[in-house]
Amino acid sequence: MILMLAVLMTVANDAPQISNGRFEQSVKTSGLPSSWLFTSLPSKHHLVTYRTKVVGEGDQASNALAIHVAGDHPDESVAYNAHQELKGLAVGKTYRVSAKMTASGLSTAPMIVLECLNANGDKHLGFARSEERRLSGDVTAWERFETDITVPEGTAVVRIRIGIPAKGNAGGTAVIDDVEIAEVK
Ligand SMILES: [Ca+2]
Repeated sequence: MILMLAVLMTVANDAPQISNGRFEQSVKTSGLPSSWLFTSLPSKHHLVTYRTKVVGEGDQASNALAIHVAGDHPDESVAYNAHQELKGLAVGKTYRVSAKMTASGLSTAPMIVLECLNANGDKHLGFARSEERRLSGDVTAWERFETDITVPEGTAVVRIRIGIPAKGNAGGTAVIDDVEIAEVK
């Protein structure tokens, strides 16, 4: 029995995990999805809005993450994203991270960025991002996007960032759900 438990725990520890990747849990005080952190410019928080958005109806109803860039956003290069540290990834293994999205009023689609950092957190050892995609119109039905990364030697932290650039996206909204990770064998 003890042996079985040990084996099960090993399996659980090895599985790559995204915490609250489906955005179903929210922080009571803010209403924002829990387990994620959100970027904004210091003292210019009004230029971006993150919120939990209910998508679908009835049995299909689900919480998703909405990112809205203010309509009066200056035409600057700022990346707005939700981020967290991923758990259970192993050096030398390759992982695919994907999510689904809809977009309204955006000229570029949401992107996933993966960063591999050393133990001090001051050196990027690896980097991957999903394809930069120009949008000619709104995306009203869910579309999946993804990127792969092989975790390099020396990596202590793998961080996921998911979001949109401000440039060209003023007034637009991205809705993101079902962030998933799986090992690519
Ligand atoms: Ca969801």
